[in-house]
Amino acid sequence: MPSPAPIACGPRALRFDGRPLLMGVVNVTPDSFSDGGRFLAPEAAIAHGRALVEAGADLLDIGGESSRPGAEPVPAEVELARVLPVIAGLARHVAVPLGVDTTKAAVARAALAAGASLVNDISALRFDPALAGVVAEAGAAVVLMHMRGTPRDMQQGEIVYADVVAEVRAFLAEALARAEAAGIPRGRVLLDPGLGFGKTVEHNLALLGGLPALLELGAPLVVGPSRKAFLGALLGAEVGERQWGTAAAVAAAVLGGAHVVRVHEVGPMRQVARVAWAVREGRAAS
Ligand code: PMM
Repeated sequence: MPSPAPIACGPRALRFDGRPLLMGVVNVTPDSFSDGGRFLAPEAAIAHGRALVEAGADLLDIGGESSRPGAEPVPAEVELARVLPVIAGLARHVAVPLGVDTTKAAVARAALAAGASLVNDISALRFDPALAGVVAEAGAAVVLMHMRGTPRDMQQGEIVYADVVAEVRAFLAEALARAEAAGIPRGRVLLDPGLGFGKTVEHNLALLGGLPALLELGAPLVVGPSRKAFLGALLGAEVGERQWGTAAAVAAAVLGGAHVVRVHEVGPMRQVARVAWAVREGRAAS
């Protein structure tokens, strides 16, 4: 499978023909499942983002709305007040591309003006019809992620897929087409199977093992296993005790072909990702 072409992204191009990229998570929320409340003050979030870059993050993902199961949406003004000072502050201090984790056009527009160059949309352009236009107009990169339903209801009721890998692949192919129809070229889109977003433990495992089928779509793949509940269920471990489970899942993602891993602990996961990549490729990363 040939590597996807680089994506122009703010100060740097994201390249996918070498070692996997580390996307460091900066959650500016009171209620994210693993780090809610820790980085709500802008200074704390900026310091955290800078530390992640020093630890080797290739890009940052800054979010102001929790997407944990059952989470209620927050108004755009609240999300903006959380993320804008952090994006503006980080844009002054770090040279890596900054992404904004949002489903809202108003938040994306302001974040892109403040220095972000990538929009990480967990709804894959489904929640806000104006978002695709904002991304297209700004020439930004975008991550389109699979989710069943919304964060409020994604883990409710019986979660059924006839073939989770095939269904997620079809969903992502449709999302790619939606983006293209809205004027976002394919060459600016990354795809993500959305681990934990409307999936049972077995579905998450099938997706982690099924990444090669998603690679066939031709876009770079982002995978975000960090500290997620399926690891807790496998290990009987609380959120703060899932770092080794996360490491194993990061290794599995990279062996399966992931181009970007979205993680909270960049330093240790950088080691894991580099070794897994070296095993996959049979050579050291340059
Ligand atoms: N997971 C979370 C939030 N945003 N975005 C992408 N693209 N992929 C993910 O897996 C993902 C995401 C939830 O984790 P967090 O609350 O720790 O940020």
